[in-house]
Amino acid sequence: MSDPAQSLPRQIWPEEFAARYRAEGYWKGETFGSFLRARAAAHPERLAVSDGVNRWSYAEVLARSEAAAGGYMALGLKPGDRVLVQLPNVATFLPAVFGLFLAGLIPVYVLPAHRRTELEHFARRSGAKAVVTLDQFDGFAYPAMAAEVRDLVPDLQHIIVAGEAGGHISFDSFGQKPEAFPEIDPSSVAFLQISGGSTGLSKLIPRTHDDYIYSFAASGPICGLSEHSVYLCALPAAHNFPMSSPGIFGTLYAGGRVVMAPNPAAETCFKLIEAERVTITGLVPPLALLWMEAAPKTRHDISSLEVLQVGGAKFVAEAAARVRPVLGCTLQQVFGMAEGLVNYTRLEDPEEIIVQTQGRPISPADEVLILDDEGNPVEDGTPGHLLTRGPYTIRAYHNEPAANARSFTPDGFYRTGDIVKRLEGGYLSVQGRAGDHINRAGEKISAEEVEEHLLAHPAVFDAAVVSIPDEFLGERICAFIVPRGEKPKGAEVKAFMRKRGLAEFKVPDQVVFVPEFETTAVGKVSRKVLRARLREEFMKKEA
Ligand code: OOB
Repeated sequence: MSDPAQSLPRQIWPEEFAARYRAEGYWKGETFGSFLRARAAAHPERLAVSDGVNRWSYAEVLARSEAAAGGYMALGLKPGDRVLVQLPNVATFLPAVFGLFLAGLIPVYVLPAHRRTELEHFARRSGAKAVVTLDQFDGFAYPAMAAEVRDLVPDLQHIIVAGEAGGHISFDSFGQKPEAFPEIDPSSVAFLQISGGSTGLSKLIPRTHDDYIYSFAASGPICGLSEHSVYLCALPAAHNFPMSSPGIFGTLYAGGRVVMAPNPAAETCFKLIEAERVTITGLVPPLALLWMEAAPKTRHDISSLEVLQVGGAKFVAEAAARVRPVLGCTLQQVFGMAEGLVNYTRLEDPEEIIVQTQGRPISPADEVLILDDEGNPVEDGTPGHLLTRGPYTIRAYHNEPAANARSFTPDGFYRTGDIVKRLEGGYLSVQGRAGDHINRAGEKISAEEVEEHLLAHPAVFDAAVVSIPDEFLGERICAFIVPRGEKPKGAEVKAFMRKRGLAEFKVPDQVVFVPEFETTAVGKVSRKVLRARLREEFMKKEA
């Protein structure tokens, strides 16, 4: 059998669907490269992106992307090869990824917060041959971590570094535009996005040029974008939300300008909003709360901000109602997923809809099912499982036969795992979710994955990881641990997790030691039941 990591990522809609999505004008046959070329030709001098260091016009972004493509190709990378991209919010993000698109290479987006264990997982799963990263950011040296992973994963050969390259390949020295660019099929996979790990490790989500470009092109008008829009990228650019809802790509598609924020802190961003006359940005709920706390005291003029999008986790109505009075802009709730479906409240919706709902789908072609536990449709207003299918929702993960069988129905609906209610007009209200993952400030964390790491600790006999409602984070990670012999310190368990090379957001916020886990007369209870009981008991004690 061939190594699954080596097979080319694919995303296949049955022909009748593909034909319909084309005929109805959703899929236009554009590619990332063709749309960037079109914008650079239409308005070469217009500013496309800035960060604290660089300000590049559309023509400059294109020229740098072409040079990057030349550099990648000169390394011997071939169309279809995967390349890990681990970059913080810097202007270089754009030429790094557009260069990959132009060369027919497939970016695999890794978060700056990811550490060795995750990088290794993505390298193996994708079969990546190279990684593009930055010399250092926020005190962390990315090339050293990439080198550690290269030593573990034979396919990973090239480390390409923007900034001080050390002994690695210098991204900044890529200067030669190739003689010819490969032909790119718009229906081919453009990149691999990572899923929030619902069960176990993160899966890879193959998105095509056709489907993804449709999702952000159609988001533009819904989010009020025009060539005058200035989008502040405050969340990590690798996330689907700031990347495409409408995010950086939707803004460039509309001919607007992207401002990269080094971090999402209120003071950092307020300063940028004033300096760059930012008109729209997107945040997760905890950050929106912090911004609302900081706004009345700030000395910066944030009056240019027209739209604040909030999504990634439930934004409670009481907080949502404060956005307009406190920040002076329109709130747009965004309920989306890297697998596809994105819902928005519309800018012109009545305040009640904006505050109370998580919006409605982008597309008339988005099909939404809300089903009870038996799989029968529920009435409007009744909570049920959300399933969806449409012109930008995937039909399968990359090389995950078992997960695909669980996550997709035979007729191609994606089981989102979310429990929602449908309201009048097709608006959705998110009620919760069926699965066991933790939504910590918008980052989705698999309980199983964290448990696996805890169990590797010699003093841990058993572990169960549970989400606990948290006023600020939405949910926090609580690890219940049955010690083996002497009880380790909570802080020591957390330090152990970090040493295993895990993203900081997966380290439990709280560690609770218990003498044993409850078992029933019939034997061990299921993990799901155990987690639910631990959460319940814990909440009772807290109350
Ligand atoms: C976004 O994408 P992911 O892939 O990180 O997470 C998707 C999950 C959803 O299935 C849902 O459980 C939760 O995040 N979620 C929300 C929400 N937005 C996302 N839950 C309640 N209210 C919301 N507004 O998080 C994402 C992707 C594109 C746009 C926006 C968010």
